[in-house]
Amino acid sequence: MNDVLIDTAGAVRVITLNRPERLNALNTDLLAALNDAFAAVADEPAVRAVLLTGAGRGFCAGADLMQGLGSGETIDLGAMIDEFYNPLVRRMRGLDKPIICAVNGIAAGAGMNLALAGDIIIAARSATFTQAFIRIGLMPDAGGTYFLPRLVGDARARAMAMLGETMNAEHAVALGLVWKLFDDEVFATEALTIATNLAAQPRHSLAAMKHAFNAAAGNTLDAQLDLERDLQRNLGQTADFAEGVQAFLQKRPAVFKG
Ligand code: T3D
Repeated sequence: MNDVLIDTAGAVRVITLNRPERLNALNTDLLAALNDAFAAVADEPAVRAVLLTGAGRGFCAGADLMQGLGSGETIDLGAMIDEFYNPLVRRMRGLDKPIICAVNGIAAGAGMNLALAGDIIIAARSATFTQAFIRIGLMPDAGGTYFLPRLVGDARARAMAMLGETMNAEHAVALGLVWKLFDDEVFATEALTIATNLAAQPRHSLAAMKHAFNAAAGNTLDAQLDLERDLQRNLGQTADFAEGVQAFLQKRPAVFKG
């Protein structure tokens, strides 16, 4: 059985974590396949948006605690992070296409932080989130200490990491981690609808937004204003901008080709 399922629905690449019997816990095979999946998508112009979700009742239960980690011997987690987690987070953030993470169930530890590495998180009403690292004597990785304070503020990020509590999906929305919730029965359909809508948006706009939002975390206001100017200058030269304005003037829906 493939640890990661790859499907294409129109211009949407659907990537599904597929170890449902382990709540899609991240073993090395799955992590390698996930890295490959995101690397491949970068080179496929026909793919305009990515939908990442989980098979079964979980989104992702974090690192696979049965693979090596439970042997009782000390192991070099830094090497795992260098080989799999950090390249994956960099690939997701660096991808010039939007990634929507559809959290269909528990998102724990690195599984939660994987979702944070995407651009938009939606969740099924029954989904839960936990920075479970503390429970096994670790600390958040896969970008958790970077993303969380920026998303929810330093105080909440520290509490989430240090207490490792499980929060429900409503709480995650209230904290600003999740964009929208959907009832479980319609979740998969709604997720694909949003991804399809994203795939129809002007590709260069989305790529420029990702670039700008990524850069904002480390930029001064001055640097960010200059970056926005440069990116907008480029967007002003695109056919999609011309189409968007023409469509507005002609009172018709725009058709973006990118
Ligand atoms: O590699 C590195 O560099 C280290 C990095 C670590 C980053 C991390 O992600 S640390 C956090 C690791 N994750 C966890 O600590 C979560 C462990 N899992 C749980 O606490 C619970 O399973 C859940 C709260 C997620 C869900 O509970 P529940 O009751 O809904 O389900 P369950 O019965 O516990 O799990 C179902 C099955 O999935 C079960 O298998 P079984 O007994 O039916 O054969 C369980 O063992 C398995 N499973 C769940 N999580 C993991 C897992 N198997 C391997 N690894 C897991 N993380």
